[in-house]
Amino acid sequence: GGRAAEENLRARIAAELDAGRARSVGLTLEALDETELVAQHSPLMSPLVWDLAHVGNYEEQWLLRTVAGGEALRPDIDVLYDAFENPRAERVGLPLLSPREAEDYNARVRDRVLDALDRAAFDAGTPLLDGGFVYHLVIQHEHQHDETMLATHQLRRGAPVLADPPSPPAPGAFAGPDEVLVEAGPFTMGTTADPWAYDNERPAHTVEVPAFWIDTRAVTNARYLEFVADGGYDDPRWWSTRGWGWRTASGKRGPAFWTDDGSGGVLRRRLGRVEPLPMDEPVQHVSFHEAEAYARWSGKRLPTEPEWEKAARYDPATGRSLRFPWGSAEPGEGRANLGQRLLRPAAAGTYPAGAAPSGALQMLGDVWEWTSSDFHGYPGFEAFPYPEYSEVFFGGDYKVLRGGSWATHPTAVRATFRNWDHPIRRQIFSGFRCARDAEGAAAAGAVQGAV
Ligand code: AVJ
Ligand code: FE
Repeated sequence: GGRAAEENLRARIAAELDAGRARSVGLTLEALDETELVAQHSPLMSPLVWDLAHVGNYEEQWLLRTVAGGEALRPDIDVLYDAFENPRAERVGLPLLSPREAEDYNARVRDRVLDALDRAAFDAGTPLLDGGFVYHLVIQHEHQHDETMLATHQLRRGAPVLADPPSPPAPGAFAGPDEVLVEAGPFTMGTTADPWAYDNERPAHTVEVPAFWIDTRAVTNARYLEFVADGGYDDPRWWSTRGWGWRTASGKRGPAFWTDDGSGGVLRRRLGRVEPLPMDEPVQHVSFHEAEAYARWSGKRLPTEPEWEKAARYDPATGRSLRFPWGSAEPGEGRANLGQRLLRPAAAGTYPAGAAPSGALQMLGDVWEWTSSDFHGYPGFEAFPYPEYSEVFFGGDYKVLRGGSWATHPTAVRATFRNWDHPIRRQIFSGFRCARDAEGAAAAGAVQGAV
């Protein structure tokens, strides 16, 4: 009945809030000393102590002030932790809470939130509360910042501070095809009812997609190395005009964090560890421009966003779109590499139990996958609960990435989830897979509008 369902949801929310905080603390107070927490490790990133207090301040604003109607604890610090007021490169100069003050502030907010949660209702008549929406918003927000913190860890110089995780599962011999055909036809893109979905995933709408082929696996380091060795970075034929401009102005000659081993091999730096480049892992830390250039060199292209989502969740047997590639069961260890469990991508071709009905593997986890699509609102989009989450980025210089990475928490990704970044960015855990038109299909980009 309703009472029991409400109790279950309260318990789930409390547990998820707790897990998110443990993760944040593990990446900050438990990992690094004060000097490193307040330092700016890259102009692209905030000091870690900013992310830490920002998640507490977001929680105060949404769960204490807005939902519980509680008195504001620290309205004076809102301006410091407003992402729009303060560009990342400038946050180090603000009078931020110290790590200890942030810890104390976050704990005080959380105490009151848990107190109010005991009395919370998830009233279907109130969009903010319906199905637990605003709690899910806050839970996912913290996890998204935790992934951002991991990107800061990756950029930071120095010895490893995060404990060695278990090894990735052995991929086994992959016997499947390199590509799968997704037949032409309509499918349901986005979602209306999912209480975890952001405004930009809404509403569900029908999209007509011409037939296309998509790679079953992400492009590996081995394959990407072939592109590099073939002079891919010296040949403007493979690059868009903008991409070539970025390539030449930046001087980049390979993915971020790759280095020469001095005898013709490649090493990569990963969270402070320097190790031989694992050839069967998906390439990561490539920009959209690099992904696009590789795709053209290989005779293919990047998938559009509707193609990616159809390959990830459309089940032709039922005509329905699934929440996850494998169905509705929560992601488990056997299905996807998520939640910073491995601190790296697993080999391309792992997790057969996580395959989509299309046959594509690892559509969730491992690496974010660049698509060729610009970030925009779906037909019928309504900003909710605030335009600064998604809407202000629509029409900007952003490409959509899909599927989450090894650093993405399972609660913060699903087959409808949309991420976005500038096409030059490489600090995120980004890779890609390729696609191509099926024989007789309309050219790339000819995806029909919504019905
Ligand atoms: C969806 C990852 C692009 O980090 O800028 C965090 C998520 N929004 N706080 C970002 C977000 C507000 C967002 N991305
Ligand atoms: Fe934020």
